[in-house]
Amino acid sequence: MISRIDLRGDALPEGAALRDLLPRAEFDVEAALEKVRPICEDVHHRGTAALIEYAQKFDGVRLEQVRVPAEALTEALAGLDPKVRAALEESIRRARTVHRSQRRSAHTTQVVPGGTVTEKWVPVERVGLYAPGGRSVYPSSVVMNVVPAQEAGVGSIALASPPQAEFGGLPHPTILAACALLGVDEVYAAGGAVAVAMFAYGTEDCLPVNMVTGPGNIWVAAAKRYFTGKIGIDTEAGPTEIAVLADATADPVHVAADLISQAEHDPLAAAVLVTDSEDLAAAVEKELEPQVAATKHIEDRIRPALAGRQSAIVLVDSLEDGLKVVDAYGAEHLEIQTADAAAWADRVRNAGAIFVGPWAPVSLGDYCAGSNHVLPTGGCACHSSGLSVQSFLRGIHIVDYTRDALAEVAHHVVTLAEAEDLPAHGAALKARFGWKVPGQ
Ligand code: HSO
Ligand code: ZN
Repeated sequence: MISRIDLRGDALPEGAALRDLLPRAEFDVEAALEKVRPICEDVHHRGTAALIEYAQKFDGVRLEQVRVPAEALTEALAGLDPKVRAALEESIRRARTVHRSQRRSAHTTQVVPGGTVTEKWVPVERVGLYAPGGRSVYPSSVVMNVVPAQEAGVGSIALASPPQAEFGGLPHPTILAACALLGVDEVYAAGGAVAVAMFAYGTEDCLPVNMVTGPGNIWVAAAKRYFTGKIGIDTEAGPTEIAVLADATADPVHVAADLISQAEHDPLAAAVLVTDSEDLAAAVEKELEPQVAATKHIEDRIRPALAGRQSAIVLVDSLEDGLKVVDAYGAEHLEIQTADAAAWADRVRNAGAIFVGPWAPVSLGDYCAGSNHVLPTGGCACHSSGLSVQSFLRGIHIVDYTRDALAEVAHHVVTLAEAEDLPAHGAALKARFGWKVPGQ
């Protein structure tokens, strides 16, 4: 059900050459961009009327209004299963604890006597969060987007999720209930690229936002790419990935269960086991079959995900080589199931989030670890982080110099300005010192 890639024997190639040997899903955002562009521009020009039309076309729903009425949120919360409510509340509590501790305060550096640079942190004013619908109705993703934005101090938070025919054109009730639990009352029934365009351009109902975050399908990723540079976005979310670095001490039952857990998201989801143990590889292969057979989304997601070219068991000569492989891959989620797991985790350079040892499965992080589950996919972990309080803050430098402090460095500024053939830059200093800067 899952293929093998055997990297044993020869020395491992380095960097990009190693990455090319590793499996990864095709996720052609550029191709989707062509289709998304006219939709975004239509929303730009026709606003709510376009949103209503697209709800009919894509979601099969006749929308009366795009903004979800306050009563619908209250009703959804009242109808929420108390067990689900308690679990969501625990998830929110833990996420708040972690994200609150990420807050930064302003920091002042004295560069010279009389010359300081302070970095202050200012939240983005207004954000639009996207929560998918359809196959992925994840109230947990509402938590993972809203909590860091709130803890960062974002003043205005709106959320969009696709209208659902079976719920009278409203987003899924558990999404609405999660919004109510989190105190988010500005919610829109809008899906995919249409929702991102609504947020980016604004409509009669929805003020434009400064930033859009949240997971979504390829259309959401394409719309985010379309608006890059115009508004802020988090990383484009591709299909979920789990990599497990494991040795002979790992429990194959756990490893198989964890690989399947993320394969459950999507036929394009990636599950990659990297191990130096032939025995473990064989035991996991054996475990997968009965565990897959015993679960739910077998044919539509798990089998194609595990059998797809994006998933594999990668055999290496040593855990040192295994570390090189997981670093080259840069998984969204990386589990370390080895002896001395914490020490190996400490050495990993590229991963969205790392799960250490036998008692920290990715599913814990998806819901209740306190960590964030909106993480970089597709190798973006090599340059980007998951969602955090920091994602919603801007660091602004405040430069404050006295006359003496400026006088001390003025000649260097003038020299550099002249070296760059920008004499007016230098003149800004000369004007302050009677057109002859000290030291020049
Ligand atoms: N593993 C997904 C998040 C999720 N899992 C939501 C369950 N619900 C991407 O990190
Ligand atoms: Zn998950």
